[in-house]
Amino acid sequence: MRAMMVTELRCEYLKNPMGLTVSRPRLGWKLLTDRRNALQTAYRIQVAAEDETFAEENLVWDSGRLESDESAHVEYAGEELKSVTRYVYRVRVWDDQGEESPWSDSAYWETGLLNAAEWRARWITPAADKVDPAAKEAFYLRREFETDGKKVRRATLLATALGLYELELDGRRVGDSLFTPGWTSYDHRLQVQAYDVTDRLAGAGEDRHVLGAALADGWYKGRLGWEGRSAIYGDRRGLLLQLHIRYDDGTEGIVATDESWRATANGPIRMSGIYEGETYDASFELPGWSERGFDDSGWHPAETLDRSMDTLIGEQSERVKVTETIRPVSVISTPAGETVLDLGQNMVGRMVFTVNMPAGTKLTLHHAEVLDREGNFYAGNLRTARQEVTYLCRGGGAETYRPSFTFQGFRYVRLTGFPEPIDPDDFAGEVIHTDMRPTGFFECSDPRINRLQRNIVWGQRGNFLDIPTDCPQRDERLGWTGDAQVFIRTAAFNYGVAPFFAKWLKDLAAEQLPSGGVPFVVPDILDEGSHSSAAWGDAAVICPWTIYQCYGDKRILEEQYGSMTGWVEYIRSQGDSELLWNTGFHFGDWLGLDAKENSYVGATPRDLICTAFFAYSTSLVAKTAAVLGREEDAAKYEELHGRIVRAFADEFITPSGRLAGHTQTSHVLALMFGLAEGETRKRLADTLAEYVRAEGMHLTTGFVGTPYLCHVLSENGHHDVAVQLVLQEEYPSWLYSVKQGATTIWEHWDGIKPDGSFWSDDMNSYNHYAYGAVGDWLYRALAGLDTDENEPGCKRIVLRPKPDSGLTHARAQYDSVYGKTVSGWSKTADGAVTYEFELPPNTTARVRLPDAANKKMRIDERDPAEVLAAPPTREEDGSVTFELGSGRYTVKVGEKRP
Ligand code: RAM
Repeated sequence: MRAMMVTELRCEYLKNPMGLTVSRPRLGWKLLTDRRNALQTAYRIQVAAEDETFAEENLVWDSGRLESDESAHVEYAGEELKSVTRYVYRVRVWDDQGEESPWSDSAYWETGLLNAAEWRARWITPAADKVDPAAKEAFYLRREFETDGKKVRRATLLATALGLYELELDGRRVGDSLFTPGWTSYDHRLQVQAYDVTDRLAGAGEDRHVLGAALADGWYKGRLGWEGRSAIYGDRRGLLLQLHIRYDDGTEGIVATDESWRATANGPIRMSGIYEGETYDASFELPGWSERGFDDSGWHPAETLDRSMDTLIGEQSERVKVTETIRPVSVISTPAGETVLDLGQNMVGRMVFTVNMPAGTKLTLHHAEVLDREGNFYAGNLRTARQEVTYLCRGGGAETYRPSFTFQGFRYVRLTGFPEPIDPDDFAGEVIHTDMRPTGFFECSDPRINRLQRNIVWGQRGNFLDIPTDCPQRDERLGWTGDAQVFIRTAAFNYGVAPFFAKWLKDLAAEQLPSGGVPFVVPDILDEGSHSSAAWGDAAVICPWTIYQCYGDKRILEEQYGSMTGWVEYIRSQGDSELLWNTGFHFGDWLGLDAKENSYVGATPRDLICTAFFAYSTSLVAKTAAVLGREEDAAKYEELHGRIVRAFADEFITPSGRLAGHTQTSHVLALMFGLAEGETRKRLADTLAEYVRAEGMHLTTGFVGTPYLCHVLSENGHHDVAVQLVLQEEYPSWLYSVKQGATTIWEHWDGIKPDGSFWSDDMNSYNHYAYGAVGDWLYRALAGLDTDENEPGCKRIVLRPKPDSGLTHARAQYDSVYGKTVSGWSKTADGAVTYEFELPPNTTARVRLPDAANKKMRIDERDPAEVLAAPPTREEDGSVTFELGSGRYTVKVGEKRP
């Protein structure tokens, strides 16, 4: 019997992360084996400080053999970690047959500065009497330094900024991350990036080096929000950098930012802003500015800024990067006579281009998402965001440019000043977002649904640029809590989002009001009073709970616990009565189609939405308390939840089961949040189905009702209605936008009306992921790949495909923290169904196949009894259930007997 292999070692979900400031990082791995039903029964982990050979004297932790089936979130339990140190680790396991695996390949994590007092660097910025702090131009800072002639063993650069920074070392960019240091609640939390520059110093054959940094306003100081505010966090940009050089002889040198650095604003980036775009004048280039021997006598001294180091934290999520490059699909000459590139995909990022034009030639790119009815370039929906990139040529040969400190949401690019005819090969779109691990694929027999799935993924890519945003193009691009809450479950299928949300939720907690209220947007940049709408503030509870469900991550519950209970306590203190939430401002069922003319707010009563979410969040907090072993709290919130549910029924449900909210969303919430049972529940579900039919098989739901609509129909006896809604292509529907040629998810069901006109300029994004929340239903309901709420984290899978879905096949594949998980089905004309299942080692599943009890069933062409540990059970509803262990299976149901 071949032993298991241990692969894909991860620390805090990440491959070899740098600069961690977590004191007990969690380690995880995947297992490989050809054998079915494979489980891990024990593991051993070794961690060595700065030693790939795991020599005894360098071990900081040897767990010894620990009997445990945990392979996802094993907490480091060794010696106290030291700053700026590489911890190398390896893992071996024992399986359920007692076989011992070989040691895995080693992986590592590196710590950042674990103690604020260890910062030798000072915050610096150009001297204010020489360089105007309000200048629009990027600042450039530089410093030469020497290594002391000894062999460099390890060099680690720690850096962050007030604003955005990019670093160079000896004339070359350090790393490939963009928009560093990312966007956090800067007053409370500011991330420090760590870069391994060992090869750059050790391999240089030279002791003299230069560090350079370019610094722009970014989120910190630039314009943010439709209210036009700027300098929200501060009015001075700043740089903080500390380079740790370890020599072979064990000594250490440090290079840090201080007054000895030189600075200028007289470089090529003349203006840059998140919404504005960027202006680059190549005649201002500073050739060699980050190399030895550059004459910086025209530059100015830097001065220090007084700012505490207490808010500094290590990086907590993947970095933002260029993840794909796409070529224009065509060059359009519009009726208005303009030249426009079509990228074929509404994307987020930047354009890169190459030209060969005389010095001083001015080239401009404007970015927009759609063309208008006449086929002309249309930027009305950007509101005051300019999305304008201007380049002034250097001259004398080919030159290539891409902006650094701005991003655009666009499919179309209007070109001005470029030589005609345009060669599309001179242009490309660089797609930029947080470099999350792709984890999910959904595919089925209907190409329109496949396009919808792709649009959902593109919506996620476009709006997961360091924080979850509502949209990536207009003067907004903010971390709207409601949108994030609505989409998180779908997001967690498509990509690994645990670090991304853990980071953002810490910002949410940091920005929470003392009362427990939650800002509309996180990081919070809106006016005072912009907080605590039902279904928006509930992100504080729903998001951590969802991450726990998808990844089995208990730490996020521990860390967010105060924030979660804070939100529920806030609600409790709001209503006229303790149990009904009927006060305050709320967005309601935002953009629901049952809204009154000219209103954004759907017809579902707000107090119904508020109280329903109050009940739901309270139930999740009760469950969280139970998971964390906080028995008293669990009992307290369970009891509170029971009372809210009763109060909801008293207020909104008649004794015979009618709901005082004659909308689809009202019914969706009551069903989804378990606010009615038994006959009442059945009646509500039937009424909901009736409402959908009365609309001619259309939805009227907005942000609040839409994400759950299909789930509650499928779960309550009306799966056929859910299917018809999803396959509907007439307005309003998901496929309506697909039919209109959408390549992302729109903010409004009628972003582009059937006659080609637009909804309105004032709030009409073509890249808003909220309605993409139906993706969750595609994975979990249609393909049937689900988790078990009581045993979360994908160690225990629930497979319950629904082949009665108007399609001939559907398949979901999900790379969980344990590995590849598949649920797929296909139907033949005679009604037989072939299921495909796959489970990674160390997981098990409960399978439920509908309409199978009285049909022939084969697993891998054999009698199920020969394959399964226990025979399948025939359920009353005609389905068959059974247990599966790891491995791949083909299950055939209903084949004609030979
Ligand atoms: C809009 C945002 C967002 C929504 C809020 C209420 O401005 O785009 O999607 O959550 O309004």
